[in-house]
Amino acid sequence: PDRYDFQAIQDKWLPIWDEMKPFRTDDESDTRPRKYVLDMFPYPSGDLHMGHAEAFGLGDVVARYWRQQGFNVLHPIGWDSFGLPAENAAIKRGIDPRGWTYDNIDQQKRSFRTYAPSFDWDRELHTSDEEYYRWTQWIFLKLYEKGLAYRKASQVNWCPNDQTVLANEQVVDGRCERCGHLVTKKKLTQWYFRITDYADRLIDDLNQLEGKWPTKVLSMQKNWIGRSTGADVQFTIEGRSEPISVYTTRPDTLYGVTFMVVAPDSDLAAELASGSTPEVRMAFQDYLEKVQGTSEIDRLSTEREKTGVFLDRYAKNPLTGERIPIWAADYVLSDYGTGAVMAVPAHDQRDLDFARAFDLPVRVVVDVNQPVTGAIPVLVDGELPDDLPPVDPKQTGEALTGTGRLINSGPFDGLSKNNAIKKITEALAGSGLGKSAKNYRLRDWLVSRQRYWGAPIPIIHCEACGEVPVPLDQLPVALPAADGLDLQPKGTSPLGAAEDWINVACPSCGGPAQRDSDTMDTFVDSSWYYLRFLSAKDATQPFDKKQAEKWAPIDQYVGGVEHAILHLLYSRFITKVLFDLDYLSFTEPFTSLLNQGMVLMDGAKMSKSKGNLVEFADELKKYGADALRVTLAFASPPEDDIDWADVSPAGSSKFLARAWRIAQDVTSSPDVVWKNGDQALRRQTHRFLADAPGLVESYKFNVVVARLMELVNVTRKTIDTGPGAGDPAVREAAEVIAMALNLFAPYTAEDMWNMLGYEATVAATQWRKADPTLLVEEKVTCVVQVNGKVRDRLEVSPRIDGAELEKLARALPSIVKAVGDREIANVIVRAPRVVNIAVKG
Ligand code: ANZ
Ligand code: ZN
Repeated sequence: PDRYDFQAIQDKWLPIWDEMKPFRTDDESDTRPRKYVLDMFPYPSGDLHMGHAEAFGLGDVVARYWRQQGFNVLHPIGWDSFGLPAENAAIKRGIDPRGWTYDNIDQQKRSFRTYAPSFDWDRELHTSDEEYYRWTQWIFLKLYEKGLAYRKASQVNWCPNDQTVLANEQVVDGRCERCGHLVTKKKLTQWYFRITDYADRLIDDLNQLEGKWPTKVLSMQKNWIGRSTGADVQFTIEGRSEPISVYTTRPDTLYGVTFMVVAPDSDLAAELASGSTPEVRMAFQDYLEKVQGTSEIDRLSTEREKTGVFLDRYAKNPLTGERIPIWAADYVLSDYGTGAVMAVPAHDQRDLDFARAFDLPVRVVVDVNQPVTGAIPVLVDGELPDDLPPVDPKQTGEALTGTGRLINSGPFDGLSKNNAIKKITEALAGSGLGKSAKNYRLRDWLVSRQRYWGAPIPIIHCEACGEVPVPLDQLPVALPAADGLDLQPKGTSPLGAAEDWINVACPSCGGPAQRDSDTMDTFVDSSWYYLRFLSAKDATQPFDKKQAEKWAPIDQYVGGVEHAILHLLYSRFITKVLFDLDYLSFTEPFTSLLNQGMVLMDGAKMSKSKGNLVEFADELKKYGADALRVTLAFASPPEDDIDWADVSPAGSSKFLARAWRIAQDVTSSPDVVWKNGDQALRRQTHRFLADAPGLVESYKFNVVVARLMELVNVTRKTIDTGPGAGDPAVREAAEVIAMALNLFAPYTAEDMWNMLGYEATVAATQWRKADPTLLVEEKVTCVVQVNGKVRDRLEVSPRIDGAELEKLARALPSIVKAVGDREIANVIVRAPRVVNIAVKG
């Protein structure tokens, strides 16, 4: 064809590539160094969307780039195919979640095929396949063996709409991550993974990722784990044999404790109330009921009005012996620290708000006006000298949270805050009333779900033997057919009603027993999928350690920032567990991470309900894969959002057509002598060859596309107004353009490559080395005149612009001298050859 026709080009190359399988990576004899490039795998709800087009387009640039740099690149694809959306859709339409899921996978596969990321299709996996989830169950049992999977009854996050429990990570601003319904608490027996055992390593190992993961994601992970250091302090309680332990980050403020607060929904609060007066018991019950409907976010908010009840019970300050009233208030959480706090209203904002609401005393014990550096000040009559006017937090409403020196603190007066933390902790430890302690925001990972479409938990409950793990050789515990089961959410798993399935013989004693009816959180499925790609067809083990050593960890992971906490944290955890069990020899799964931006429309997130949805399938039909990919890569740096209303896929098509026509125009034989060609064009070509790798490696894909556009323009100019399409430099440029377009527009690149006389595939050609002699900037001599007389010379680039040249000329010392203090009347610049300065007098 003599006209660029993306459809014809796609139709021509797709079957050829299908035949060739150019991206297969199973050759054991391949000695090239390896790279593993992975995009977060899609969830099969409907067709692919523009977000997929963006993410997979960017990941593919990296995969294709490393191949051209001589690496053996693994770039697999699979589906995260268990989960609630399938089940909800199935309930709504009365169909089987399995059918719905696999139909969607088929559709996404068809779209991917046209979009043509360089996937190794032979390693395709679906987490809902028995061959896959058999190994998810295996991982569960490995954790169980190690005591890292356990069952306990506790207050859990509950979505009343989805009728299922949620992990802490799935509660966003107090709402269900999936459906947006307000999350409540419910006491249930559930399965957990002991991720808190790994809290320190999950924080400390973030150091390995510094500079390779977005800083924002690193700090989100860190804050989520939320490590703090302080002390556990024991307060004895009147009328109770056991002391109450409180966790504080500020043991230095112990002399400022004026009351104690316990979480109303803790066992401790119930016990203290029950040992109090009938009035207190009633007030407490009323209060507790109100608290149960309040979200954690609201409870911790400093904005909210403080509420609470006095329990009419008293504690004793371990250092001063002072009598301290105990309250129950919902700003203290039952599952953080010990569920009890020593309240220091002068120095903690929430304690101060509470003290002001209930008129409790406030005592300042850290003078934040006292500098903490320098010598310890000498006390005068027990007072610090030159006191600034005292600030009273009870008046101002502002807690004094800064550093300073201790006052009103007996023998600790005058110590700086940090010193006091140390000294007071030591004093407490000396009398057995406290010790230094760490605390984490991270909670154990709740992994059981009361839903159908997930991997069954491979445990059998036997009256005689208790929990019995399903023997490894009996995996998978396959899901029973959905047919005949009521999938409607009701708080217990639909699997409980599958009688033939649920009733089994106990593997240990052979007596009647029952399968666990819960299924696993889909984040368990996705926590290890990157390893299964390495041994996708291995029926004997989840993955082969030798393969993992060859390929993993992942060199480049690409995905949305919405997974900054959940998926990444869980994968990191499971990787560390597998390392500890000696199945892996590395501890971090994703060496570098790229978070692509979102594709927006008119500044807003696209959605069906807003009516601003741009369908990927429509755009793909209209513009073709290459123009879409180029548009997405060119629109902005990959981390930034793209507004589809501001970009021009039609412009990208034009660019691709221009590039393609260059190949068409080149007719001379392939064995040309490059060095005989147009030197200016050759310089531009080689400058591009030299610069592009660094740009790709720093994710400046948009700049690479812009530079390619420039190269296409200059080449066209050389054809039309220069030495013509027969010039060797033009052929050279055309080949480099085809080679580089492979990153962004694989069909166009392949077609050009073919027109230029090469066999498929351009994806396998190696990035050409730039000729260093062509990178040296060519210079021309510019003469600088004053009133027509040559005064100096400059060596400059032939492409220098007039303003720049004038600036250089006027800054020359000889010219400054020649002009002296005379007034400049006029400057004539003829870049790059002449600058003439006309002066008066
Ligand atoms: C006394 C104190 C004085 C505190 C002061 C702070 C400032 P992070 O850093 O997040 O770990 N706290 C402890 N357990 C709590 C719970 N279950 N619910 C709500 N708050 C709780 O916070 C630790 C601090 O949060 C602890 O230190 C405690 O208040 C409070 F000037 O103790 B602090
Ligand atoms: Zn048994």
